[in-house]
Amino acid sequence: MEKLFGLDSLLEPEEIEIRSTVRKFASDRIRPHVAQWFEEGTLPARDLAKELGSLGVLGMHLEGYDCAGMSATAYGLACLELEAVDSGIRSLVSVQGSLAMFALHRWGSEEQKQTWLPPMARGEAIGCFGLTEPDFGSNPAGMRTNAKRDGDDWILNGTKMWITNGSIADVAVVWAQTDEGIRGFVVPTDTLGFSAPEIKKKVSLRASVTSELVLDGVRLPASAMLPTAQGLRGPLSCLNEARFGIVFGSIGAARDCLETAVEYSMSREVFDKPLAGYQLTQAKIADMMLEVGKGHLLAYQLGRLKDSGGLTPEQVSTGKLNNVREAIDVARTCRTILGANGITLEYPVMRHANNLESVLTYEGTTEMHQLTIGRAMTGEAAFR
Ligand code: TGC
Ligand code: FAD
Repeated sequence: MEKLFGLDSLLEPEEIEIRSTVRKFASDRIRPHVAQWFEEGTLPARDLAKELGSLGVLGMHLEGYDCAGMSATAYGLACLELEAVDSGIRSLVSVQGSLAMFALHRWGSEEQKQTWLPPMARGEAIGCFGLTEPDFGSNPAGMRTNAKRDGDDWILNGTKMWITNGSIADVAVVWAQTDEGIRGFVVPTDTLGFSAPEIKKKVSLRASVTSELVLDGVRLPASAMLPTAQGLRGPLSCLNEARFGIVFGSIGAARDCLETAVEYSMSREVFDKPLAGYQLTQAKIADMMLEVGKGHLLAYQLGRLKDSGGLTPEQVSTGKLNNVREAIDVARTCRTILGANGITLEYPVMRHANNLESVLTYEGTTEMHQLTIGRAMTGEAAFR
């Protein structure tokens, strides 16, 4: 990759150092175990969160409150290295840092920030982000979860669905309809009426906790509301952050598949010579290399735009749509190179491919990003 694209020339020495540190952690601490976690459908999330906190990657692009205050590009590179091992690990970090912590950092009161951000940065407290509902995924504006005033308190009722980290979270950022439109609430998960049953039988993102959130008359003080977030802009601003991490992360999964397939093709003999020696194999490898390289370039460019403060939601959609779609294509092509071996957990390829099915759907489906780009290009909103 470096030979063909010279990508490192686009990074600062400090960014390369951060990337190496995260890559080493991911290789030493996660890679040896992740296939087993995936097979068993488990994740030692509490221990991992503390280790990821010590590594400094939780909310690493946020300033203050014990967060590392790194560049957006550095954060992207960390996501890339974590997802090169498994999308579920990047998801743990995305939901903690880009969704739950970002929501508090951007929209929270000083008291909410002081209470939650330092322990979340250290991985001692885990957060989740409840936007999606059983009947409202792509169209969160239709959500039914509601918060009603009772004196100074709020009473929350409703159900959220497909919530990463839900059943292990200490705090949930929950979005709900109110008389003043959609507002965000900071819900300690030990509040009476809150429960988070885990969703089982997934065949994707198995090394990740996914849950329903049930809010049954959850009573919260007035101070639980995020004071400055009003309307859908609140949650959608958080999605921009997480989608940015996925622009980088998905290309990490693709890189891992490609490296695995190239190595495999050099050792696997078919018709009396290595698979790598056939033109059809080389065409696959060359085409995939182009997409993985271009995906890096796009990610780095969006990183620079974000670091200079000029990244738009449409640009984030461009990166998320392209890089996840290409990553899943690369994973599937790599699987063909591995033949039958490709369908096992002995190799990471099919695990990545299965994970990327979720990544293609969450944080805005392919179609939502196509419609966002279509709107930017034509001025016509075709969502409804
Ligand atoms: P629309 O009328 O376009 O906008 C409503 C208000 O929001 C503002 N806005 C944004 N603000 C910040 N960032 C964005 N990306 C924004 N997009 C829109 C907009 O300016 C407006 O503000 P205001 O002040 O004028 O009211 O809203 P719409 O109802 O037409 O919806 C647009 C659409 C479809 C693009 C949006 O609903 C959408 O993105 N849908 C997809 C939902 C989604 O992605 N859900 C993800 C849930 S979280 C998750 O999946 C976590 S996965 C785990 C992991 O990350 O690892
Ligand atoms: P739907 O909205 O029902 O869409 C179904 C299909 O219809 C899609 O292909 C979609 O693109 C298409 N479609 C919808 N509208 C249109 C249209 N107007 N035109 C054309 N096609 C359309 N959510 C959270 O809030 N927090 C989380 O932490 C979280 N974690 C997740 C983890 C996992 C593993 C998964 C799988 C999902 C997670 N989600 C989370 C939910 C995720 O954001 C939603 O699944 C996603 O937004 C899509 O919603 P949906 O599944 O309801 O699909």
